[in-house]
Amino acid sequence: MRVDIVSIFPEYFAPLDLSLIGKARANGTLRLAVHDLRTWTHDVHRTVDDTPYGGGPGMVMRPEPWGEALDALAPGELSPDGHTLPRLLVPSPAGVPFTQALAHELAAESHLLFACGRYEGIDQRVLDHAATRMPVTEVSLGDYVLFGGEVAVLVILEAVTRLLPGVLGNAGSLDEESHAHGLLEAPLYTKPASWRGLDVPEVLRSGDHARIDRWRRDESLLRTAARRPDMIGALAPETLDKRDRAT
Ligand code: 6GU
Repeated sequence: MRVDIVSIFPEYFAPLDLSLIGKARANGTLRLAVHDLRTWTHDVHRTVDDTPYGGGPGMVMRPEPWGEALDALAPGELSPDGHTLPRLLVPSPAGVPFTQALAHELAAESHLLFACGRYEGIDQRVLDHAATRMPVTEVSLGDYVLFGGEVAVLVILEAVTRLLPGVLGNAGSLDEESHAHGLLEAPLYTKPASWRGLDVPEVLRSGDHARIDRWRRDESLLRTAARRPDMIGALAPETLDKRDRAT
């Protein structure tokens, strides 16, 4: 997968050299480039923002540098090497919620382009113009406000990269995780069996895999009901087994 990121703070993306994302970059699974938006300014001050039309607090990112950046990174015509237009993602608290389902959708794309806004946001015409030639999605991490899109891109890229083929050694960990089945994951334990007077639940040491599966499912249901009643409400009734209904 190819990923381009445009930001006025390229230094924010230094952690993408580390750990499993760094490894995915090193082995070519992830072809990532970070670009400084100011590359596409032409005045001595390298201005990227201005006051909002209609008044109001803060500053808005001017459209010209963004227009040139998107022209450079998403050229309009299909090139002979068969490259496709990217999907443009714009982190914003006004976007659609970022979910595991959206992470799966993005992991299936061949090219993502992230536009990181700062200040109050980017002039709407940048998104409207881009939408005439590529898919554009404004994405929100949740119901709170960040200074800008950079940290959101780190989060989104981490969720997407771990879904790329070959990135996780054990593909089973994708299937068992929280959100894979619409429930939160059950508690996890490792050695020692007893620690500071706290014992690992006996069932997990029983070797009885049917009992272990049942225990994990019950813990998942209890945890989800306590922490995320919205997810219980969204469960498809046909995914519940007889024992779920009884408890
Ligand atoms: Cl994606 N961006 C910003 N600036 N704030 C946010 C967000 C994104 N998601 C939640 N708050």
